[in-house]
Amino acid sequence: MTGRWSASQVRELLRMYLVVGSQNCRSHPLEVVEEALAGGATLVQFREKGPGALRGAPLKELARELQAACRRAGVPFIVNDDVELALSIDADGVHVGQDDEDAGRVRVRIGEGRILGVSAHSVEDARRAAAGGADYLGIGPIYPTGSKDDARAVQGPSILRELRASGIELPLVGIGGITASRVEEVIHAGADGIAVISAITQAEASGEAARQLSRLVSHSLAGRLTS
Ligand code: TZP
Ligand code: ICP
Ligand code: MG
Repeated sequence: MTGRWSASQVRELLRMYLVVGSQNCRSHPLEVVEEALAGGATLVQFREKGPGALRGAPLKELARELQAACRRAGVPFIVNDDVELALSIDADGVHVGQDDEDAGRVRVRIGEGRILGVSAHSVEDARRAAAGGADYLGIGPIYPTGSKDDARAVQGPSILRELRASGIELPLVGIGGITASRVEEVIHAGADGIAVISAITQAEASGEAARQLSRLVSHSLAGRLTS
């Protein structure tokens, strides 16, 4: 046994994936994360990036606070990009982009038991990430996003269909500009779930937003099975 998460476990975790950093939040990030967890978030990624992002001791302190909330809820906690931080707090996984450290090398550093997520923008990226040991792929931006300064070109939901049609079987999560009205389209295109920043972190009520999104994901997944 490698201790590695099974693909079906990972698919479940991707249903309602919150990506969050202090720079995205209108209230304290711990409050946002706790509300999202109460609303049914299935996975949380700590992505502290961009103007005003924390560094050093405060970064690690916030990571530990959010991780503790996730542990209380029984939800795995993923760190974006920063393998050292992830290992130092014993996070459940790491998410890396195409401009970050190579997936295969990250896999070696984090071991088999932690979840490895990789951003992919093409079939070629997806195949390389799969070969490097990725547990899931983050696909996007599906729609225009205001939450990532260096986002690639918008790809539309068709990228998900293209990846599925080319035989990519890894769990896939759509990301970028996803709102309640777009959930069904993303799931029907082939995603196992949605990853959002602003739809939850900028919502008037983060818990309600998460609850609504997760209901829509469940409904869309059920519709996909019977359609
Ligand atoms: N990667 C691709 S789009 C994106 C990231 C981190 C930002 C998603 O944020 P939002 O607010 O859900 O569009
Ligand atoms: N996908 C996911 C899940 N997280 C990210 N930070 C990203 C793509 C860029
Ligand atoms: Mg990155």
